Amino acid sequence: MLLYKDRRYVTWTVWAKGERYCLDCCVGCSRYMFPVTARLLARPVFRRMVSQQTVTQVKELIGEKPIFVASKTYCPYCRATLKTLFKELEIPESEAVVLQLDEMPDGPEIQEALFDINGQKTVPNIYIKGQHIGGNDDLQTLKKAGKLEGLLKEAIA
Ligand SMILES: N[C@@H](CCC(=O)N[C@@H](CS)C(=O)NCC(=O)O)C(=O)O
Repeated sequence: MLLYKDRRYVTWTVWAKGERYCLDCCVGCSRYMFPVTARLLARPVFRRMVSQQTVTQVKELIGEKPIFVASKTYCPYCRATLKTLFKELEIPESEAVVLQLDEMPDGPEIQEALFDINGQKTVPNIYIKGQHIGGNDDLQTLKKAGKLEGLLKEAIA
């Protein structure tokens, strides 16, 4: 087992049994927000790190179509997002890559890759034309501000 301190995120990386793990804290998001405080307060857990290959594949999926949504079938926020996009705003489903992570064998790894890419741990994890939007709250905020339709129109033009 080899331990070293990751200079970028003030976190610990561990190699064990040929796998790379990140000694993260149980609040998860601390990498970007409060690395030191969270580490003092939180119970450390091992988080499996994703391969660069998976990160690259996920980036390709994000860019494949105008809209990308990483979702889970049981998630009410995901359902709200998909309803807004495909029912209310009548975006053709063919314009989007929607991944139902809970139905995919590599879903957890894709979710970790998304966390590596944009720091978001939850689903839905939404992109429009390669731009990270965030979750359902962010999408609905854009909609309420009257900015979503324009963004989508531009994306699928
Ligand atoms: N405020 C977020 C809430 C999203 C959320 O809490 N999603 C849950 C699923 S319903 C989640 O991702 N939980 C962690 C997980 O499934 O890994 C949003 O509007 O998108």
